[in-house]
Order: sequence, then C-alpha cells, then structure tokens
Amino acid sequence: MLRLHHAPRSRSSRILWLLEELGADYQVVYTDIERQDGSGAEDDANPHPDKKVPALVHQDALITESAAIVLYLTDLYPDADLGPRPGDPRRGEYLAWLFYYSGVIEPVVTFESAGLGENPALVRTFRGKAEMERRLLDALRHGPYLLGDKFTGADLLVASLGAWARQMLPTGTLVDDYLARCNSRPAVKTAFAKDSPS
Ligand SMILES: N[C@@H](CCC(=O)N[C@@H](CS)C(=O)NCC(=O)O)C(=O)O
Repeated sequence: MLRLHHAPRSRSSRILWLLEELGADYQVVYTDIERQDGSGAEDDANPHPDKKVPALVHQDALITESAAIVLYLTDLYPDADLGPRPGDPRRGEYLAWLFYYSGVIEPVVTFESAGLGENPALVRTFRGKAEMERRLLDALRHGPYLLGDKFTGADLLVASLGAWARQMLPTGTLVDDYLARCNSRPAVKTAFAKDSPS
C-alpha cells in the first residue's frame, strides 16, 4: 500500500495526479504545512524530515522529493507507461528531464521569484530563465511532449509548475497548447477532486 502525505494546493497535488494516472491503490493522509504566506503549521505526524510535502510511504520506505517520487512511481507501475524503463533508449532522456526539473528548473524559478534571477554566481551555476526556456521550447518543438510522442512523469512535473506559476514558463501558444494537453488528462480531474479533504 502506498501512503501519500499531502497538503492541498501544494507540490504534493502533482503526486496525487500521478497516482491517479497510474491507477494506483493508495491512501491520502492530509497534512498541514507552513505556507509561504505564514499560514499553516508543521504537522508532527508528517514523516518528511523537513515537514514538507510530498512525502510518500511505500511499505517501510519513505520517499521524498517530487522528482524522486515520480521516478519511483513510474518505475513501480511500468504497465502505465509513464516513463521509459531501464534498457529503453529514451530512459536517459527521461532521467535527464527529471533531474533537470529538480536540479535546475525549480532553483531557477525560485531565484526568479526572489528577485535573484540576475545574480552572476547563480546564473553561472544554474544558467538563467532564458536558457531554461530555450531547453523547454527546443523539446516541445519536437513534441507534443518533452520526450516526443508520449506523456511522461517529466511532463507532469513541468505542467504542474505551469498550472501553479504559468509566468515561469515560456509565453506563447506552443507552451499554452502543451499545458492544455497535459491538464486535460482525465487524471487531473480525479486528482483535483481529492486535493482537499471532503
Ligand atoms: N524539493 C521539494 C520541495 C517540497 C516543498 O517545498 N514543498 C512545500 C509545499 S509546495 C512545503 O512542504 N513547504 C512547507 C515548508 O516549507 O515548511 C519537492 O519537490 O518535493
């Protein structure tokens, strides 16, 4: 059994989306978190070491970090075909997008929103929003998805960022259409219905 520690309208919402995509048998444990606006509070029952979400528990294993959870789950449910498996020639590209998302896209977006987008040391290390946008646009020009013809866990990460902060992704119809394509998937609706406790 999988257990997702989840806070409504947060980064764990995308893991709910993924669990719905996979048709997984899972339990949601709603948890409170400290929000950017100062609302909310840490929940002692949250197993995440930093009291963040998402936190996924599978058997006795705790998995944190959105991209790691996406990889863990798409590997756990290979029949759902949401990520190339080891041995598939596209596996490397899939891993690269997951790690690029967590290692570059999220930091660059955070620096931008903190007004640090021009900081030379940060740009030297991560590159900036322009380079990130070019990477995304280059991939999507060959679309319809980042890896080509199939929607994967990497699209789920990028599209969930777009749903939360559209301005952080490139402007224009290429990305608008891509986001619409991703967000019109039936699992988005079923996940949304479970986002808050009823
Ligand atoms: N790199 C982490 C970031 C997780 C994260 O920052 N989650 C936010 C919610 S969107 C959180 O739990 N914040 C509570 C806090 O900072 O205490 C991931 O992608 O899983």
